[in-house]
Amino acid sequence: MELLRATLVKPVATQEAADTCASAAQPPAPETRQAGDYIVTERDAKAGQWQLIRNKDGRSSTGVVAIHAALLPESSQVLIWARVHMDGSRSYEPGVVAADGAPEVTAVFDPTSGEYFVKQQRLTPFCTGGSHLADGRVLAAGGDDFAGDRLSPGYTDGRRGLRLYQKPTPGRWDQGGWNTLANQLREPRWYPTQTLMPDGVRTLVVGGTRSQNDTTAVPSVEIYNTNQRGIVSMSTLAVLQRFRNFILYPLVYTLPYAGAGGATQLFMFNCDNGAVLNLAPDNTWSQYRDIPASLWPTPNFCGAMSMAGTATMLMLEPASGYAAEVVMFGGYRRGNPQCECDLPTNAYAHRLKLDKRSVDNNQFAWAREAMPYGRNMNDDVLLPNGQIIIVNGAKNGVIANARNAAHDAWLYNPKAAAGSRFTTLAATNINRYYHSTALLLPDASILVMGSEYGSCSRSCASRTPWEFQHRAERFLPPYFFGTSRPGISSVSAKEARYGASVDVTYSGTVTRAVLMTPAAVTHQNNMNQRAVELLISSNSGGALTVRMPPNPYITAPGWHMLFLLNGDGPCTQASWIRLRL
Ligand SMILES: [Cu+2]
Repeated sequence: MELLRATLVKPVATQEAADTCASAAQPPAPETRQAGDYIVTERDAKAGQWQLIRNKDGRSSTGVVAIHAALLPESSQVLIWARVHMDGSRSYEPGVVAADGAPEVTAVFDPTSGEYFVKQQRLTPFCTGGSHLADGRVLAAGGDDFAGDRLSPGYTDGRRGLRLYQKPTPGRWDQGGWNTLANQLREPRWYPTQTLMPDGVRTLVVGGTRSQNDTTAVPSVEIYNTNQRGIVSMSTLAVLQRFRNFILYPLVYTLPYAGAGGATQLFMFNCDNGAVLNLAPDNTWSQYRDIPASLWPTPNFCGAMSMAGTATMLMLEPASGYAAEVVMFGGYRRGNPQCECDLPTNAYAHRLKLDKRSVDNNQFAWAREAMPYGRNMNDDVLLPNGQIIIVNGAKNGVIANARNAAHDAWLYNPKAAAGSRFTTLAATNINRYYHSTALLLPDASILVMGSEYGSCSRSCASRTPWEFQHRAERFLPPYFFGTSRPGISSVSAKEARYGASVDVTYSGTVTRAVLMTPAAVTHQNNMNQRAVELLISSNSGGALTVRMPPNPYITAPGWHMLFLLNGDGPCTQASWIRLRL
């Protein structure tokens, strides 16, 4: 796809004109010029640009509300799913209701054409986990129990379900379908987190509660084994018990180095406290380090969890020995989310170093920095240049009782000096509160979808109205405008082993290379977001050789997007490459 090559246009306003009262009251519009699909203004190079994604009829719709979204490997298509139990007349787009009157709640959305392809699936999938298997299939474990009544005929209880989405061979993802397996998990799970392990075989299904109607916490982890095609173990964890009734999509990140005995080390966190745990090859668990709430610097406010802020591990880089560090943006005021439209939101970003030395020495210290304003129910998207875009969410309230939508995109540069890491970029005009999503596409733009609630009325006697958001947007970060982005011409391998060399030819200038995982995101938690910089061993004449990451603790086996960069500007289109053991 031919993207922008436009150079910046000069602003039309002269300084003299800007000094007059008339022009100050009504500033002249920036000069614009057409460049490919985009209207470029000088402002875009600083602030980026929002675009509504339209289909060939000019409509913007994902078909079903994208509460959950997973980028499908070797494509730009995304698998999305929502919930069954809503008023069908308002929540579903034309063509998304089956012959028996039951709404369909899953689809493949193609952001390049704006079209969606409805998929059938009858195991209620609201609030599953989501992650990719090493072969690229998407696994969604757990779900909800609104099944079999007037609004959901033909559906069965999905809380102990496993669902695998796969494409035909040969074939495309939009021609694929779900394989559903009921009653697989040993516990019913609503809001579990999923994570693929470095062995490429085990996927963790962590925490959750029993259902929307029974908020008893489920303080255990189950392990799905791809080779054995089922759940092979379940263990109760003390740290999850400590999270009590709020084990809703806990953060679970694999640390990029092995523990004693080849254990996988995992950071688990919820609201204001967490732990580092060891998972042995025989599926036994032990807690290695405690990260108590007493260390958390923002009392009465949670960081990342399902209804709160958003989090990610920063890009892992060879120059720092792949030192891990986690960042969380915003969050919510502790307590029960009753009707309090004006509850303040957490106005800080929190960072925690999780490099091997810090973890082994039991040295955990949160660094905190002010955000432009308080925000929750937001989504962060890690860019190929290691910086982060933050979109969606609200400035006040929580879940169904939120107001003052946060329309600004923010750019966060983790390497800038503290106090100058946030830049406010362009604003959308679409409210996206709870149940919205955002993810990185292979062209390095951001796909933004979803949201189910309107603005809270502050009249607690009447329910906040549903506002089902089917429109999809693309946010183009500033590097889309006025920068020279390289293009990948060829890659010597579609699959590569850890530590292997891969040859790439390209046009333009290239100074860096990175791998990015495909997103699997819901409820502010991208369970499959990971970025790794690659070592470049030679680079001249439009050809370079990169070394794949040295081991699977750094990033688990599976499909990755290979991006080349010119400084902070990523290539126009990533190449997909599958890492294998
Ligand atoms: Cu939810």
